[in-house]
Amino acid sequence: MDYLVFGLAIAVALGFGVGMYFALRPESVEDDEAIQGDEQAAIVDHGSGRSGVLERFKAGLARTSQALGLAAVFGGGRVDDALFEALEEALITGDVGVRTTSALLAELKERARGQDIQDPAALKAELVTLLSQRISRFDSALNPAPAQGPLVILVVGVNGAGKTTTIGKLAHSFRQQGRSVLVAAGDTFRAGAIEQLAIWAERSGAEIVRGEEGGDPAAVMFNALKAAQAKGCDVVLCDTAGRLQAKKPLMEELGKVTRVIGKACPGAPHEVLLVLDGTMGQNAISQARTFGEVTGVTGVALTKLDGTARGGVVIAIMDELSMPVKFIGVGEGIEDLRPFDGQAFVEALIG
Ligand SMILES: Nc1nc2c(ncn2[C@@H]2O[C@H](COP(=O)(O)OP(=O)(O)OP(=O)(O)O)[C@@H](O)[C@H]2O)c(=O)[nH]1
Ligand SMILES: [Mg+2]
Repeated sequence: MDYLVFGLAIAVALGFGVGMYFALRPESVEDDEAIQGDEQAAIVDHGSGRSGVLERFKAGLARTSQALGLAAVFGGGRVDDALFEALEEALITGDVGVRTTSALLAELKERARGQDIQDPAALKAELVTLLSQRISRFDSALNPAPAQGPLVILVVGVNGAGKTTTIGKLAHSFRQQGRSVLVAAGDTFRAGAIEQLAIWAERSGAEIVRGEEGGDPAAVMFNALKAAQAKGCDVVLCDTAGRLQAKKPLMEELGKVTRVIGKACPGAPHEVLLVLDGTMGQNAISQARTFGEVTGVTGVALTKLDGTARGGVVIAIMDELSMPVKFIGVGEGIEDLRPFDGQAFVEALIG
């Protein structure tokens, strides 16, 4: 496994003590006062090992999982047509996508018949297996770092999707692994965008290369990559301005940025991370399609899954667009980014 990915996995496994307390904040904020002594110790403990990963996925996906209502679907006494109908409805309203849902249902019915499954709990276990198989076809690990020079990650997406925040969280994660990080302030368009990234750089202990507001983003990227090469930085995270996928000139600008990065550092960007707002549901799918055509997206970070019931869209993105989801955002805090784990995701979703 690539060492960066391995590092990320270790970072997750260790849990970072107090950091995990913050990672579980979406839940803990509400009943803050109740979390004392042993209870707090238990939360921190959730950060370790495989069960920790699962617990944190469950916390982040609580709303989606609740909205899917699969506990009720599988709560009856037998496997019958009514169960399959309720399941189909739950998956479609849960943003899993029509195509994926129909394929899943067909497979599940066949298995139920073939294995004579009468028990809803057993059928639910089959669903977990089928879904896990569908999404584990993809490698959710970050692309490997080059033999020489920095790993360059270009971050793209529509306005407000969570690009800059995700860069801040990623920078923090890499720094925790002892990697040197440089962030490139390629959003020269929105007022305050450079300052926002500078704050994240300071919080995470990353360097920043910035240009003038209103300047050419491609020039900022070029300078950033040259600086990273001169300093021997391990990772460069490139922020870009949010853009609507329907605006052609802006999408073309992204193409130019990508080409300039490749000129400054042959082979780069090694990863084009498309940040999608999880609360957008099926809209995220059309964004993914267009950005994929222009920039050659290599992975998706799906944000804001803590505040939405539409987490099922992860499955649609992977299964219908064949794009690997590599990270999920489950809060606004610096620790609230999870390397995507298909098995844990499905278990957290289905319950
Ligand atoms: N709850 C929650 N909020 C998030 C998450 N990720 C980002 N946000 C919030 O979403 C808002 C927009 O985030 P930004 O990182 O500024 O988004 P952006 O894509 O850089 O936006 P532009 O630069 O304007 O295109 C901020 O208020 C973030 O705190 C997440 O995983 N969960
Ligand atoms: Mg931004």
